[in-house]
Amino acid sequence: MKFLFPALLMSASLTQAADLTINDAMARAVPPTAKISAAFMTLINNANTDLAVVSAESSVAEAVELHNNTMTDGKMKMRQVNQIDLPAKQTTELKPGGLHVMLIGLNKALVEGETIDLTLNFSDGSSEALEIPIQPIEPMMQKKHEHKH
Ligand SMILES: [Cu+2]
Repeated sequence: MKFLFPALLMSASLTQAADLTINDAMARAVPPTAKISAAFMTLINNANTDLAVVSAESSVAEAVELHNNTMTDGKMKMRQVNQIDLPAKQTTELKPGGLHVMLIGLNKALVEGETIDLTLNFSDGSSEALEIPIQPIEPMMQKKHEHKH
């Protein structure tokens, strides 16, 4: 059984697969000398079944890896993970200091205001080709202040 998803969320989504919503996808702007960057996004698995990102690719990077940051002995360490789990009916955030898509071996500068292509491959065999904006992103982004008034 499937639930209809509110139109509200669709307006903000970059891409709309049947059961997956991807919001706020962005890649970190880096200077021309940089060989690595990272991409972040929010993935909402609307389905009743678990899904996972199993790999990713982009034309701007030699290799694209799935990474996580974990605290080990009080130090933030980055390590590659086999997949990024997207549990059923849950939101999974890729953000600085946590899960991210690592772009390795950049073949061009990632300039703010431009976009890059990023394809995500999922555990069910499907994939999503995204065009994501390049933005300045702090290493450990503070939560944006939300004005309630
Ligand atoms: Cu990384």
